[in-house]
Order: sequence, then structure tokens, then C-alpha cells
Amino acid sequence: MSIQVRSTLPFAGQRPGTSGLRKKVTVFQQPGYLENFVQSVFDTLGDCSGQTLVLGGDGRYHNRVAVQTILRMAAAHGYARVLVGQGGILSTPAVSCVIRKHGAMGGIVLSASHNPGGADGDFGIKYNIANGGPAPESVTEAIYQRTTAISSYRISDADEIDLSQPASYQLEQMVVQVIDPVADYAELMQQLFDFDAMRALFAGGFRMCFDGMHAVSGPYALAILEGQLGAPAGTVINAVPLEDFGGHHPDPNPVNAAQLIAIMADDDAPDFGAASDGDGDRNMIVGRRFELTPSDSLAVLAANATLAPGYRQGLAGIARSMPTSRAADRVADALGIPCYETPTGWKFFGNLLDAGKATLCGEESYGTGSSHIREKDGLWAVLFWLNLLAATGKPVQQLVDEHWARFGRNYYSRHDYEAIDAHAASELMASLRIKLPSLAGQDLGNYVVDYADDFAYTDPVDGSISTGQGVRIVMTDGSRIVFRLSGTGTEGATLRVYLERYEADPTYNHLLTQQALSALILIAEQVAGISGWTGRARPSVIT
Ligand code: VG1
Ligand code: CO
Repeated sequence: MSIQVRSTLPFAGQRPGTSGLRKKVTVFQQPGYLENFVQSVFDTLGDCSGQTLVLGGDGRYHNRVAVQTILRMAAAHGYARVLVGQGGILSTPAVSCVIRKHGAMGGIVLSASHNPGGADGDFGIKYNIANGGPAPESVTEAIYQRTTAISSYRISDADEIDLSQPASYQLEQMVVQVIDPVADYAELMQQLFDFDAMRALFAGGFRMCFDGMHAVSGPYALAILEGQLGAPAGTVINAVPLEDFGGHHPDPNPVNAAQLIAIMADDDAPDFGAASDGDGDRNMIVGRRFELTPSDSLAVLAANATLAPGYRQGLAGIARSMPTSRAADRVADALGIPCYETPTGWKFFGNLLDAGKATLCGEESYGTGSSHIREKDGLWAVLFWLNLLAATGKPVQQLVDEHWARFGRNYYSRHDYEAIDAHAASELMASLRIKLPSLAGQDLGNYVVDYADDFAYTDPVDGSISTGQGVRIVMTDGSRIVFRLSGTGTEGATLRVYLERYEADPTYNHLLTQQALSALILIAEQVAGISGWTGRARPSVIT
């Protein structure tokens, strides 16, 4: 075994997006591409001697190769120890949990999350810091700067490590510990939720369907739901992680989790349905013939949080990403706690959680989480819901109906225009930005614009400023349209249009969401000229 220094040349475009660096697998397969990025991470961190690194991924195509490369590079960088998930597998929330529990300096997550996998699919890499959360922008920007100037990387020429069983190995001066990917995470869940009550629920005949979408959360859900809570065998479907996610898109929304939606629409549907994404940090909650928006899920969890043992003391605050509906704001008002509005991406919640300002966080993109770790957490949200169902004895829809009756309803939808021409997308955004100053006070349909701006965020903890985080047009009644470009896609650009309308009247006759939002959908088209710029008459995905 020896450590080699290999010369390399920078690759363009290694700037991390909303959640790490995501590219096609074929891009990552170029010799030196992954190595350059990893060395840039290590160079940014500096001396790591005596430190522990956590390493794992969602099991997608290229995961195993990348894990071996990173192990050999970590050894060359002088880490004392790497904790790596068995088979190279760790869900994103599990990485966060393991970093925190074992006092690691940080972790590397290999995932492109909800993006498709396989040889023609996407791959990704992300660095998480010592609090267990995604590196903040200051760090990701420093990593990017380093990728533009890199000239060599260091790597051991040691053989592959056998990751098939929990065991310890020596790699150069470094210890590689292969860990059970589920154990630490499952133990944390037991501290937060009433496992006895949930066991009793299943023992009483309660039926559930959890769709692992052939992604990383399958083994976690099997171990906890079927193993520890006694849910019947078969509760978890698509439970085995596959390198290509079975050819499906591991994005838990009603469009991509069509199998689960069909099961939950059946006459004999289970009581409760849920799904998680590629790397296990997203969740979709489904009742019998009832789809719940993530924004409403966050609000209901917040309003009922004290029913779960880990949250019995109440919440310090709630945080949501800017495009997420304001349903949670109403709960925060009622509870007399602050509600923070951050840019899109979990990295912006880290400081609020560390400072004890927020306990629950959520994003409209099927992401919910809390101060228990520093990532959003799919199975955690599902267990939280199960705990509420067990504690109240009420079905999902009843809990949500009661919530709307008390707080009013925020109709909400996101329209995605995927893989559009990148130039046209930035022109669309630029022309919108030019219009912003003149929009305030204007009549648009039946609405009057209260204000229109490009969202900028000043972190209340460290004062860092993030600009250009999404164009929002806010009406005088609180209804909103938000436009932003995705930072996780790998083909062209993806335009996201977020639509929200508030209805306070509890006796209001509930409309279908798209119908309720139809006037705002029309205004979005008129103001932004979406079809003109994109050449698309309709969105590719509506959630
Ligand atoms: C999307 C979501 C965002 C989420 C991010 C990472 O980002 O909108 O809310 O934090 O994915 O989620 P964007 O930039 O494409 O809108 V995950 O589960 O893909 O790591
Ligand atoms: Co994810």
C-alpha cells in the first residue's frame, strides 16, 4: 500500500447546487472527475488528522465505485477513521444521525436524491459538516473555487475494502469501520416516538403501505415498521434498493408514486400510505383516497407535535422554505412561536436548528424534518404521522379537515417545466425581474399585487446574505406566485412555479386544488410568458 499523488486538470462546472454536485453518471465516470471534487472538499477542510468521516450513499448506480475511491482518498488525506454504511449504503438522514452521534468531523453523501438513477441517470455528491447538516454556502463556494484551480489529488493504491458485512479494516493509517446503516437511526427514532402506541395500533389491525420506491429507505422502513412495530409483512413495498430504482423516478409525489396512489384509492385501501425518495430524506403522506400536500403536513405536525414524546415540551419555532405554503405560519401564530422563511434547500435550516430557534422545518418539495438531525427525514415524518394517528385514533383526512377548519386552508400547487432550454429559462427569469418594481399596486385578474420582489435572505444567526432566491408576486390577500429555477436538475433548466391561495372561511366548500388556483395559474402565464419562453403549453409535472 502506498499513497500516490496524481496530477489532474480542473473540470468546469463543479459548483454545488441546491443540494451538492449533481451530474449525469457519465460525467462522474470521467477519470478524475469525482477525485477532483473530493480532493477539493478535503483541501477546503484542511488538516483532518485524528478526525472521523462518515460515508455512504443511496445505492444508486456508481455508488459502490465512488465509495471505494473516496475511502482510498480519505486514507491519503489522513483521516483517523471512516464510518461507512454496509454495502456503501446510508440514507441522507442516517448520515446526519451518525455524524452527530459519533462526533464525526463531517460526512460525504453520495446521492442525486429524487433524480433518476442507472447508467444513464444521475449521480451526486454532497459534503455535510459536523452538525450533521449540508455544508453552508460559504463552504460549498470555497469547494467550488478549489475545483477551478486543482492540479493534483492524493489517493492510496490499496485494494478494495469488503463492505458486505459490518467489520473493521486498516487502510494505510486509517481505520475503516463498516457499520449497520439502520441501527443508530432506529435508536434515535425510538427516543422520539411512542413505539408502544404504534405497536398497539398495528396489533389492532391498522394497515399501512410504505413505498420504498426501490430506493434507500426500504431497509430502514422494513427494520422499523415491520421489524420493530409489528406491521404485517408486505407493509413495505418496493423495499429493495436497486441501482436504477427499478427504472422509476424515486420522487415521492402523486405523479411518480402512482402505484401507492392507486393502492390508497382502492375500496379496500390501507389506513395509511407513505413513500420516500432516492436518499430517504423526503416523505409523502397519503390517507385513504386522500393526498396531503407537504406544506399542510408540516402545519399539521406542528399543530399536534406535543402528542409525540420527543416534542412534548413544545416547539421553539418553525422554519419553512420561502416557496412552501404559509399554512405553518398560521400554526406558529396560534402557538405564539416564530416562523422563519428561508431560501430553498436544507442547508439554510442548519443555523436555526443549531441556535435552538426552530424545532420543525419543512419544504413544499416533500421534505420535513426537525432538530433531531440536520437533514430532512422521510421515515421520521412517516413515524411522526403514525404517532399522531395512534395518539388520536383519527384517520389522516379527519386530522387534516379539522386542521383546515381551525386554521383555514392554503391551496397550494407546484408546476414544474422540466428540461427546458437553459438560456430561455434565464431570459424568462431576467424579464420577470425587470417587471418587479412596476408590479406593486397593479390589478391582476381579481387580485391586487401587494409587493413583488426577488427573495433575499439574511441568516438571523450568522448574518450571511443569500440573494436571487426566487421571484415572488404577493397579492394583498396573501395569495402568491413564486418563480425559481431548480438547482438540482442535470438537463437544461427546470422552471418551478409555486402557487398559493388562502381561504380562511372554514365552511368553504372545498375545491379541487387546480380549480382553486386557476386564476393564479392564468396570471403566472400572463406575467411570465411561460409558454412563449419555454415552448411548453403546460407543465411537465404538477404536484
Ligand atoms: C429541490 C427542492 C428543494 C430540495 C432539494 C433537495 O431543489 O425544490 O426543496 O431541498 O430539491 O432535495 P430544486 O433546486 O431542484 O428546486 V433532495 O431530497 O433532491 O436532496
Ligand atoms: Co432526497
